Amino acid sequence: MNDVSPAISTLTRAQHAERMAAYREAGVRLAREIGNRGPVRLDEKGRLDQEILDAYWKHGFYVFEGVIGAQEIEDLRRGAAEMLERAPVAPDAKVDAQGREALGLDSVRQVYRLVKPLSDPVGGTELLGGRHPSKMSEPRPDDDAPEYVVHQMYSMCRYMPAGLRLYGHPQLLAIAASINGEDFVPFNDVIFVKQPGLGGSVAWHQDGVTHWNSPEWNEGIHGFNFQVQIYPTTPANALWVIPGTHKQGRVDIKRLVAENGGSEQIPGAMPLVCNAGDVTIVNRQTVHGSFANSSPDLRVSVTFGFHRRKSVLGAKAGLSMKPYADTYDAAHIDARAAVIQVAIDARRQKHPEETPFVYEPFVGREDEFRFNDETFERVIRNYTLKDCAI
Ligand SMILES: O=C(O)CCC(=O)C(=O)O
Repeated sequence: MNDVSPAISTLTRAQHAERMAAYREAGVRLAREIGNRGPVRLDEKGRLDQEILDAYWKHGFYVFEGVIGAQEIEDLRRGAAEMLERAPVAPDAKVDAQGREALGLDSVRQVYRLVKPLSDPVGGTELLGGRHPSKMSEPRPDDDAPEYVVHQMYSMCRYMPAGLRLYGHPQLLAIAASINGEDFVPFNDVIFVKQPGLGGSVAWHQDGVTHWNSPEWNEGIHGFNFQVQIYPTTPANALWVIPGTHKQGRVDIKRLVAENGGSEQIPGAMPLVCNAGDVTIVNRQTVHGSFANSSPDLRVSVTFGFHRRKSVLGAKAGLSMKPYADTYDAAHIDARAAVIQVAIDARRQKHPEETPFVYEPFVGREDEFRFNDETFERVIRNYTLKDCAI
């Protein structure tokens, strides 16, 4: 049964955790029924097995198990922990918790997004194109909670060497090419941090903002996001999805919540429960979200998305890119896609035993995009200015 109490926001953290229990169990049952998970399987051309592709297009998500090895997970955890330690103590602060200069003060775009513990920073507001129409419950944190917690960290290719190398992962790039074509292009990257007993929620939403009314609208037009899980996820802290909604056009989320007695516990949703090293893909049109992390478990999800080139070329800049670009032309896309090529080379330098991914748009230009100090300045330092948000 769903919790329909309109007073859920007055709950304590512990009460919130308890009120989620039945919903979590229903979600886990649905996840078991649907499946849609297993190891990456590539065909003889190095592209995703057709059965997996069909399963992804049917449900709008897939969980790839055991993709990232133990050493790489360790490197990613260390990098994410270092970024976390260097975060400013408050949204406008210049210092971290140890009084050192916070990371990213010289960055042209924001590197950290902080929120009040267990809060929902965007639900029910007009922020980000108003795409989070309904507010999640905001339980009361424990008395010893800090005033702010890190919710999102941007620019991993600049600030986390392991993040840049992950961006060049051959299997993940093969998946991107299989879904969006050989000339696929990047979207952005962001690390979602859901701290134990403190992490904020991400209200139910669909990601895309650009092509909903296009005569060419289809289920893949707004691309997809990877999430690399560097800690195990649980039904309480995981990202939840409503399977199949990527095919439905714009979903009236406000109505779904209203029809559910005002409760955020929308029926038919399921959590993406993972082990560390698993990687999920979620179609950006799939309705998805996550609840306030009233649980004792940390989630850190390294998130990055890819598009079809034709969805981006000539499109008006959307979401957080509005202040930085007007329309995405070929030069804008090329500058951002170059991050992939540099990442492939950064990975090759660390993993000479791997066969690097061949990224079609940069074939013949590989030497211009070797990972070195010059390309760090030219391609990586301010790469988030070239994100392709639609
Ligand atoms: O991981 C989360 O909690 C939110 C992820 C999300 O909204 C996204 O990837 O678009």
